[in-house]
Amino acid sequence: MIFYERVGHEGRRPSPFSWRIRYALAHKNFREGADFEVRPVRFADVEMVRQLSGQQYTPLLSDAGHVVHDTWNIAAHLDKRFPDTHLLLGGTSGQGPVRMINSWADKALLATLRPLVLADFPAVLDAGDRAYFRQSREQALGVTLEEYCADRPVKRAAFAAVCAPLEFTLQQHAFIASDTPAYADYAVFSVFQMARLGSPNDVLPTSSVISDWRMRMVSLFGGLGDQFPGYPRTAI
Ligand SMILES: N[C@@H](CCC(=O)N[C@@H](CS)C(=O)NCC(=O)O)C(=O)O
Repeated sequence: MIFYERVGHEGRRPSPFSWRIRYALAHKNFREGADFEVRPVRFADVEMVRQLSGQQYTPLLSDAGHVVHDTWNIAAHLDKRFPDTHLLLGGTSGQGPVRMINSWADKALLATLRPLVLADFPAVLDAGDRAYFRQSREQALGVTLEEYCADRPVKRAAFAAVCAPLEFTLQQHAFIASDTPAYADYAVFSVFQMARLGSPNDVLPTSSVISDWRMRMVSLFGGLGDQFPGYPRTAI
């Protein structure tokens, strides 16, 4: 299998969607180098991604010559192709709730996280991608990244409110999926990875059930979540 993911400055991996699939591959016991190969893609490599998959978003998974795009489709593909190794999506009856959590991660959690991190984000991107990223995002948002991220206390409060059901869930069990993690955890964790790696400012209080879960998630699979460099300490 070939895993195409967007890679940032000096090998950084700030892309939330890539993290879902990195964890999904580890959950299935697939190892980089042995079971899958990683092909780095830059943000500005839009045409290359289009040629491979007919659309512009990463990650992509190429399996036996078949290219799958969209993280949900990739996770479903992995469960279908490898049904005997640790299901990600909980089988037929479990898929609906996991999909709901996946949608919440995208449309509520990520949506309220972006105004907390986007102005910091260009520093973790490859130098050649920064102008493209800023221009494409500012065009879509209609304001500068700095304007979009203004009024941080207000944005932090909105993010904390969206996190309330996650906090309640993690008071009941160690992972979202239950006592052991699965795709619901990977989808939600991927958003916190974007925050951890894409900004110098933590979006969580030092001690909380969510930050404890985040540490458990970082430590999984031999410390997978810390496998790449964090936010640059000095200005780039
Ligand atoms: N719904 C897609 C979203 C993927 C996505 O937004 N990927 C980002 C990287 S994290 C991307 O490729 N962005 C390129 C762009 O916006 O031009 C999925 O789940 O795979």
